[in-house]
Amino acid sequence: MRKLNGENVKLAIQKEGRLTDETLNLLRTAGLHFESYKQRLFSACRNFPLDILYVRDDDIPEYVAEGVVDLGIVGRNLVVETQQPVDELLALDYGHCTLTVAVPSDSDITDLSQLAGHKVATSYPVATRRFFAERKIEVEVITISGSVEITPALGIATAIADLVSTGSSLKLNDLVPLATVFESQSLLVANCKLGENERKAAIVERLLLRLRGALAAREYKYIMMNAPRAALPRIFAITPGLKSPTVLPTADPDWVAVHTVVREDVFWEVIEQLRLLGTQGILVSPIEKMFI
Ligand code: PRT
Ligand code: ZN
Repeated sequence: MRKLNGENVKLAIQKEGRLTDETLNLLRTAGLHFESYKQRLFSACRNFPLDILYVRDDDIPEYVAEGVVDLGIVGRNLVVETQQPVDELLALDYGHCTLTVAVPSDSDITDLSQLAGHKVATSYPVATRRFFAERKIEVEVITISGSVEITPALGIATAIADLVSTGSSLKLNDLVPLATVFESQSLLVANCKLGENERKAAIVERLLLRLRGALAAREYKYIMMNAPRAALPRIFAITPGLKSPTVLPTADPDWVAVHTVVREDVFWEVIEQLRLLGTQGILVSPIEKMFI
């Protein structure tokens, strides 16, 4: 195993949990080569001056703020809750969830203000207190470290404030959402003084370019198709591409080949419209890296 190198930029990521697989995937898509075994404590990248440390997600904001590591990948929820001063460099578009206030479905409470004087159980007491204080609703916040969703059924609290992603845990526990405290996704965060170390700051800039390239590639698909030349203006309107689509002649003067990129989130709508315009032989490929 390679040793930690004081010269390298240090990145803390979650050792084992919801964010781990997607984080490792993203780092690999960004072209970083490293080993990652189950018993891992840290990995040194073979082709980039970066050491990866595997830690509990709760510790990441503090490690970054204190300069134990230079960078961290962690949910925004923990940055908000721990109130550690860190710089948010890049939103990574996974680990999406919301801190949601919820009540039992058979409860009479339909409005936040009705929670005044009641107990709210949460693992996010700082954010939850602030949320109710900002709305001038006096609640008693009870801090629970896990299984927050069962506290109303146990009579411990009237409402909860818990992270929700699919919503199945709320359903399973007969709870309905009342309000959103904050939205979260995973973030790349940095120590606030990183910029003072020019060498490390330059490495982080290189890392950011790679990560942005990997993220943009996930957002787009590359598509190629044969199209009636007459339909080109309308095809351009549907798929503007990055600058503009590439149009190549075919053996038939009435037909052209069009190459362009389409955003993943509107992909199916675009394909349906292209078919209505008479395009044929639509080929779709994933993009490995993309630099806009
Ligand atoms: O061991 P370690 O401390 O590192 O991990 P952990 O167990 O504290 O965290 P982990 O792995 O559960 O979550 C890591 C991060 O994933 C969180 O900090 C969030 O940023 C993000 N994330 C995204 C979530 C969820 N979605 C999520 N749904 N974290 C937790 N949940 C829980 C939630 O608390 C509730 O119990 O999942 C349940 C609800 O899920 P749904 O899908 O039923 O709505
Ligand atoms: Zn945790």
